[in-house]
Amino acid sequence: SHKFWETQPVGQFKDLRDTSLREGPIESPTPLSEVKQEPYNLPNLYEWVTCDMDSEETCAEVYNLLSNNYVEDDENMFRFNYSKEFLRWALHPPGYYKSWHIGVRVKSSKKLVAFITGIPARIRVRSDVVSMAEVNFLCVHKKLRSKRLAPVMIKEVTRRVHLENIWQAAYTAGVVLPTPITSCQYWHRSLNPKKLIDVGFSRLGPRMTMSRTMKLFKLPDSTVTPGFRKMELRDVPAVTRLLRTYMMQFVVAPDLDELDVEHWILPKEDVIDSYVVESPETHKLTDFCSFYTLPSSILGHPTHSTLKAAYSYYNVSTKTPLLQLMNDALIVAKQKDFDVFNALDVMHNETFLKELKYGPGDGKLHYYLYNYRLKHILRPSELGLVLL
Ligand code: NHW
Ligand code: EN5
Repeated sequence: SHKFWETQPVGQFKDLRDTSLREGPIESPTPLSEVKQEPYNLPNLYEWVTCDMDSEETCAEVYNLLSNNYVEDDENMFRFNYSKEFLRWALHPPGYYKSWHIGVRVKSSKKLVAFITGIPARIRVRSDVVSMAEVNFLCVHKKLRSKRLAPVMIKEVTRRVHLENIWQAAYTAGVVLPTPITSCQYWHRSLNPKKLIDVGFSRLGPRMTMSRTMKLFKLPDSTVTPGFRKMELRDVPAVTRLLRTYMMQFVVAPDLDELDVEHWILPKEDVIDSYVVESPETHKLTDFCSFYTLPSSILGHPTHSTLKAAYSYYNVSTKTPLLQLMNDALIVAKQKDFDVFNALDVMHNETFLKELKYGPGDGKLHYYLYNYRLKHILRPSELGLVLL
């Protein structure tokens, strides 16, 4: 059972078949004066800290905690290795709250041993645009696991979100908790199959040689779509319009304005790449695609230490076929020396995954809402949200 999650305002497994439950908030907001004013109690050796990610020193401590203790695959061969620049970007969107970047230190040594973050986001659920927190980077040092520290961290971030008069949250996890709004599949497109096989990320298929495999995954040297170019600041208004129109079709999606698009979509070296298609005739933007950079450490390999992975982010096609747009994304990712291009089966991604030679991974990603109930679980293709 889920001794902690059973106490929280989230969809419960026992309610999944109950059709009388209404869609929307599970609990009403309480007056801010009734929100607990003091932090939750930690075991006596530890203390809460607010992490200033603008501080080079703090950012490096967070980076070190995560690079040694964050998410691994089920066979502990790879561990996410978010860069410092990525973490700064991920945690400093428009309107962010420093108080939502929460660390736990050992009182005596000041060593950082746990972390959790929230960032503000407007998320639309059907026609309801809700102010939420997106919660991410929950991490407890390997030596402090299974001591029920995670529930305290989750309650503390919840309290600090409530203090800003925000009562809902969105989060993802590789594990099943009460209860997913949808469960997505990771897909992987080999760009550097030789290295992927060498490090155990993928395997030589049956009746395949290395040279046949390398030929199978070969890509053209340059993109094929006329007018395909890197996104620039001047593209923000048009990209925002494309994205807002496109997102309307999904049941759950972020409600992004121009400031959000400038932050989340504009290219940032080694963090986020975005490309637009500018019509050579009209100079109007018709399509765009984007992916973020999230390397993984390769654990215990004699020669290779990092896997360079690109993750499909938001893509919109109105004119260029999505298949061709995403093939151009693979081509630029290959040029930039990524080893693998990853994508979830969200939005319209199913329409290109198989055809562009992605294969299903061994990982799933479950999406959750806190204090918001949906009547039915969604298909991944009904989800328009990608969390980092
Ligand atoms: S998912 C990545 C999470 N991080 C990792 O997997 C890193 C490696 N693992 C660890 O650091 C993206 C630890 O194993 C963690 C758990 C810290 C995961 N989400 O302390 P205990 C995110 O960051 C529950 C939620 O003994 P531990 C999203 C578990 O079910 N709950 O475990 C984060 C159990 O509760 P139960 C999780 O292994 C979203 C309890 O924790 C969880 O030492 C957070 C056990 O705690 C997970 N990923 O530490 C929720 N993993 O009821 C935000 C385990 O089953 C909610 N648990 O007994 C919204 C808040 C804001 C609301 C605002 C209105
Ligand atoms: C995110 N904000 O399991 C929250 N990754 O498939 C964190 N597998 O990389 C939630 N096990 O299948 C994280 N290769 C949940 C994901 C945690 C990390 C994870 C999976 C996703 C992954 C790889 C490596 C497996 C290594 C052994 C995988 C197969 C690739 C192959 C390429 C060729 C075509 C077929 C597939």
